[in-house]
Amino acid sequence: MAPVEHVPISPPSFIGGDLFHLRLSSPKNLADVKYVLLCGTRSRAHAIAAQFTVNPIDLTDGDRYTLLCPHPAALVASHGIGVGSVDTLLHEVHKLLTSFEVTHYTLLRVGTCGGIGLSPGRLIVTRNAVNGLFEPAQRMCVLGHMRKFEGHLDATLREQLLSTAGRLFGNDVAVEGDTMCAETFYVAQCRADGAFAEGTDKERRDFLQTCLKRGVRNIEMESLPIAAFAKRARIPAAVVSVALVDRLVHNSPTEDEYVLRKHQDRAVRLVTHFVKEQINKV
Ligand code: R2B
Ligand code: URA
Repeated sequence: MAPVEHVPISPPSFIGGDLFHLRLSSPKNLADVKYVLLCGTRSRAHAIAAQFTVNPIDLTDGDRYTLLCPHPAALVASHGIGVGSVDTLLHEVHKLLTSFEVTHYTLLRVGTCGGIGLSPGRLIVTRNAVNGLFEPAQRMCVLGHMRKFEGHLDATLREQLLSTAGRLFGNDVAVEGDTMCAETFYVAQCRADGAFAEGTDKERRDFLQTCLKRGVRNIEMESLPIAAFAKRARIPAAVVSVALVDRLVHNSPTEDEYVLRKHQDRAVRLVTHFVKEQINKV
């Protein structure tokens, strides 16, 4: 694949200005970006970028978020943990791209999650992202009111990702299902192994069974703001997560670091393979 050309341009107010958290340190022309791949951590962002090129351009100072440009058509960003963190990143990446007149791009999250009735290593491609009340909407207190922002994930993208997963890994690795986007890792995900917990063991087990009955196959922490942002921005989005633990069996992951990394590589492989295929079609 051709190396990315480093074209010096000057996006006027963006360095240390409007993009307060992205903190762009290296200007680059982003007019050809078509895919934005999101993941939680800096190291995963680098692992994703490495699937495109050996030497991706790092656009930020990397203190809060990593933003890499490994191909003229692809950006890779790390979003940290949770709703507030990913929401802030989405606003700033969108502002950055629209400054290059890129208003239509595809958002793809490559993440980890707790599976529900799914063993570690299984992939879940999200149908609907739902909140802890099973609503397909992000609740937010705005101007003294509780607002609901509905989410939308693209059905065609989901089908394409499921079919790519079938080709890469066989038919028993990836499933489609609803994803619960929890506000916290411990209490909101019914864990008993935080510093504090809510409810009894039975109540927590029963809630996870209710999730399963209602079509929720996994729990993570960013799918809903991504779906809600995609709907507002009118862009297609998909969320792919790899299960690190089956929440019907354990609270937190029990496998060793090496095995967990292997699971995450599978989600990275699926999404980067898909994006590279789409880019090469053009
Ligand atoms: C999955 O993993 C992180 C928490 O460990 C969080 O970002 C998420 O959605
Ligand atoms: N990330 C989550 O948010 N939950 C899990 O159980 C695992 C990873």
